[in-house]
Amino acid sequence: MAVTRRDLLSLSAAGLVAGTARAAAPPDGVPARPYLTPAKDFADVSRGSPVPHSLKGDALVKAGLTPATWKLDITAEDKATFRKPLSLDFKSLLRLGEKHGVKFLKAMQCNNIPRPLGQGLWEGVPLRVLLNLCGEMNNVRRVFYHGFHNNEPKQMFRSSLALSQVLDGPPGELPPFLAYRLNGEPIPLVRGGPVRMIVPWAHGFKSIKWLQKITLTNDHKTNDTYADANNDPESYLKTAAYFDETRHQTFGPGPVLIRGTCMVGWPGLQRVEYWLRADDGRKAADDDPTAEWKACVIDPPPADFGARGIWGFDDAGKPKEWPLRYSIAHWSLLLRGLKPGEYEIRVRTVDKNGFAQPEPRPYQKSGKNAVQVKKFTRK
Ligand SMILES: Nc1nc2c(c(=O)[nH]1)N[C@H]1C(S)=C(S)[C@@H](COP(=O)(O)O)O[C@H]1N2
Ligand SMILES: [Mo]
Repeated sequence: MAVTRRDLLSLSAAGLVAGTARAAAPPDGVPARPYLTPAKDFADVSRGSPVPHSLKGDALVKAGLTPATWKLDITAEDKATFRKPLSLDFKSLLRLGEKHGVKFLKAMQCNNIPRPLGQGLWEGVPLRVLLNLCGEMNNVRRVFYHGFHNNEPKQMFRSSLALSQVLDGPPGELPPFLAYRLNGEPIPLVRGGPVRMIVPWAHGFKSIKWLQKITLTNDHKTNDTYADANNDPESYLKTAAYFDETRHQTFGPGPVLIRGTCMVGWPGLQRVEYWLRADDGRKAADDDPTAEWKACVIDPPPADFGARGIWGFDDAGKPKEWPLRYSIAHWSLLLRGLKPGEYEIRVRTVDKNGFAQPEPRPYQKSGKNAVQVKKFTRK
């Protein structure tokens, strides 16, 4: 991969040298990393045997997982009541979308995997629009929702939200929604189509695929499938940086290019920084007070987003903040003048509250945000 002199200048002009993280185009000759992940290329986290997306033909029709056979039922249990039970088909959902539709960039990340699974442009209808159709409610404290399963407990996957998380929210924030489009296309079966829940601020386990059933309940407990296994079932997406290539690499002469992705979680992203040290065989601590952290460069917004009514963008198609919360940002780092030898490098994010990764919540079962360490050889 050739990095030209012009590239070096553009990176230094963009703040690498000055030590501030500003947007800069990736260097020439370095392929730009796609901002959206094609639906089929997301890393897949799905329970069940067989997994719902392996069903075909009649089995798919019987499962109600084609647009023509899909149906959503909203019912109540326990002491919860509401006036009008709702059964909605796919066409009616799309019709609601014409009036109430939202568009949202979200990176899917599993609570237990230290990198985003993929990033999509999701379109759908806020769940609160559907609940408004249900009439007066009483004794409803939580909303549970389920994906398709073969009546096999092993395959069951459910999640839940407090009723207020569905109905309320600060202005300008997006509520949980039922998505029916991904990257401008119908959501394919493999990504949880025809309809999938999207919870903007949450890890993947709240974004139930193959959604078919919503239950309003008086139960106040967060009995999500992911409440098992010591996970924090109310975790918010964390801001954290990840290397594109975590394994050891050997670089020849010339500038060393290191790239990665960061997840911009609820606390937003202020900057991405790295700490490079000679690998002398001694172990270093991630929070070594003598470490010298320096800025990486964050890629600019994709040029072709336009004014498409996407959350976080103004009418002229400009993002209101960059990088955007709940999506990914790509970062790059060009290291020049390295002497031949063994090196060790760490990256971390600093969020908009000023917390450096993994603070303030280093509990790894609420999202994997440990500081990554990479080793490399410069020949
Ligand atoms: N119905 C159903 N929905 C599900 C799951 C599942 O197993 N079944 N897995 C969840 C988990 S744990 C994650 S991390 C995301 C992964 O989304 P993806 O497969 O689209 O990348 O889907 C969530 N939705
Ligand atoms: Mo997950």
